[in-house]
Amino acid sequence: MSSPVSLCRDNDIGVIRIHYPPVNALGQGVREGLQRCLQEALADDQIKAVIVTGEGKTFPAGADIREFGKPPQPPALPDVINEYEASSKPVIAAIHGTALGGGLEVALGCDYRVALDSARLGLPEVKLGLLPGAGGTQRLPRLVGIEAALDMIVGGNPVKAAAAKALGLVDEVVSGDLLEGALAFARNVIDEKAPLRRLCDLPIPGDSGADVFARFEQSIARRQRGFKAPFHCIKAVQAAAELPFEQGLQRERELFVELLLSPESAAQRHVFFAEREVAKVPGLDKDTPRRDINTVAVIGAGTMGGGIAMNFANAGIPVKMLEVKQEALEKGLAVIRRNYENTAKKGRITAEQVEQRMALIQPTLSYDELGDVDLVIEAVFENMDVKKAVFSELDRVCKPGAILATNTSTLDVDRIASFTQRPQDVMGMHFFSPANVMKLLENVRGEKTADDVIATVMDLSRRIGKVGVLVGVCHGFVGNRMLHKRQAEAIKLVNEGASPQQVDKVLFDLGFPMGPFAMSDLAGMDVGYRIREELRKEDPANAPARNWTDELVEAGRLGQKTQAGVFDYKEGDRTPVPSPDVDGIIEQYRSDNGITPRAISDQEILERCMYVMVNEGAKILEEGIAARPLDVDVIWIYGYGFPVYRGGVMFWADQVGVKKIHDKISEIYQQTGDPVWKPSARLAELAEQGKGFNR
Ligand code: 3H9
Repeated sequence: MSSPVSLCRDNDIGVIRIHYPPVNALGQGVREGLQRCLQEALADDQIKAVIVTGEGKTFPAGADIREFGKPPQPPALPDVINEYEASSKPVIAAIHGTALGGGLEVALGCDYRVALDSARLGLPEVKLGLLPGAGGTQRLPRLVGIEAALDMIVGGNPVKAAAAKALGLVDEVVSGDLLEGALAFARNVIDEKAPLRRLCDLPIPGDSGADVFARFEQSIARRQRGFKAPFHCIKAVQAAAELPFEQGLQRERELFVELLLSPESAAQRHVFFAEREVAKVPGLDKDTPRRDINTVAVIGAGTMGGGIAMNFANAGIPVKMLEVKQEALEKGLAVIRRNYENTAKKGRITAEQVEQRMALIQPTLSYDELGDVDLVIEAVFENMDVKKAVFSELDRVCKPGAILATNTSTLDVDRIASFTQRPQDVMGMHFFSPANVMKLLENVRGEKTADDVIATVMDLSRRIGKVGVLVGVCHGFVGNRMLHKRQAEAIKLVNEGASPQQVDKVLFDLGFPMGPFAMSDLAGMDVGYRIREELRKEDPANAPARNWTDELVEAGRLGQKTQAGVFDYKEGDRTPVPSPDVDGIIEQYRSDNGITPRAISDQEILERCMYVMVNEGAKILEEGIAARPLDVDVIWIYGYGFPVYRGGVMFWADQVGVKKIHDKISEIYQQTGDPVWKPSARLAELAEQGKGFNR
């Protein structure tokens, strides 16, 4: 097999090219090739300087993540980079695309860096639960100083070429032909006999003060709660500041290996691949033709409709926003404008962009104006009669081939599709609130949805910056179906003796941004109440029994919006405060129902709240509502703030042990007879085979 790395000569300059699509990751073959080509260049007397560059769309975007967890194959990347740094001839990295992770570390092993103006450079290892483990934590501070290095390594976000130049990370930015620019740079180095510039020999510039690391750690402590890698990154940079280069490298290696073997990194790497895998729908031909989506309409200018419209305006796609009343339309537009202006105040967009985006949102009161749009997303009240009215109208006015989507979070998409003469064009696009912020999009395939509609909507999800996951039709789809089971269990735990704050703390400590009760206060307690009431009307036999949260809603405690829900809230403060009134309502509920409260352990709360979700997730897989465990994981990560360092509900289950979970679920089922605890057949099968969901 031919090597992915080659050396050629341009007069007296050797050019090492890496060709390993899609992202020139530094797999074993690339490392071996880089080593061999450098040796050849050094042995060639005619070569006076060496350029290393990537073919295709990018300079290497990092180590080959697929190799992690497998036995290491020599040569090791740090050794290859050390050889580049030790080169007796000047080496210049010519960077385009994304020089990330190990890729940037290769560039840091070179004497000089020339970048195309569109290039981005970064050390994103922290996002995989790792740290730059090929010298990046030791070399970068020597080039850009401690604080900038901490920002790049702990934050993990790439910088653009111009910013990299300002930091001193890049020596020259070129526009046009990168190789030409790099050859001219190399020529200059040769002609001027510029000295080698080995970063290992440089002192760290600037003085950030002795407490810089403690300060930095403090500044990220809240945001990075539960993550291990950011704190290890700080330790590694501190080693650069305090130890000689060689010892610093050794310390970096120890910290890197510790992270590589950690469950947190395994989970984060799982999420990296899962996020990409969800776009590939099993059974859907990747060459399925797509429909053109150039204009969109959203029905409803409420919180959800407005948020959805913003996604399209942000992506430069014109969007019509329909309401039945002028007043509602104006109110919706005002909210959108306020959101954009707040973003502009934070410096994330310019005042000009605010106007550009507002101009893309065209308000309308008439369905007749929707005749030319390619996609409509309905975001009206969650009631089947209302949906019927909307979809009948859409069927009447929309052009043939337009995609008709519903943002329903619980209603039957097939029934909604049946209100039209074109069920093949109907599917669900379930956005999560706030719709302009949350990354998840549950795309719901109806029984009759056409393949090209699915393919188009999955592609569109990415185009508007969402992670789209395809799911099937059932009550609550994947995310809310599992959430409702957890919520019911959390309520039962309180019935039996736990306090809402105890339940919330256990799940917060697991890594959720908030517990189930703080979450329902945020979403509005009336949302769940309305769903339960609807179920009680439609399907009384299977509807949930009344509980103390119904009483809270009826007492006007709707959550944060009324400054009182399960918890109390001070004005302008989202911190939940335990409420004596709620304690009273709970006590009354227990005594009315003859319940003697008992002490409930944190362990029991954890098991019941999490295992009930695992069991439901397994049933969802069994029924084919989600295609793969990773789809469920991505939904929980991006829709509900499940801690990334735990990899998603199903990945977490694997780490706990499927057999252990199955046995506990069986035990609870035997004790309670509650059908929610009936072990899923999939779970039982995996437990018996000693397997996990993902492995
Ligand atoms: C590291 O470097 C450690 C070192 O410090 C120390 C070592 C000792 N490896 O995202 P896309 C695949 S850690 C293997 O859809 P885009 C990806 O799975 C690494 N595969 O494209 C996908 O495959 P498929 C630090 C990789 O244009 C395909 O490439 N580096 C890798 O939207 C296309 O990816 C990073 O963390 C990889 N490193 O975005 C960078 N990267 O087609 C991670 C990608 O089968 N990568 N693939 O689904 C990225 O951020 C984005 O992929 C990138 C391109 C911005 C490069």
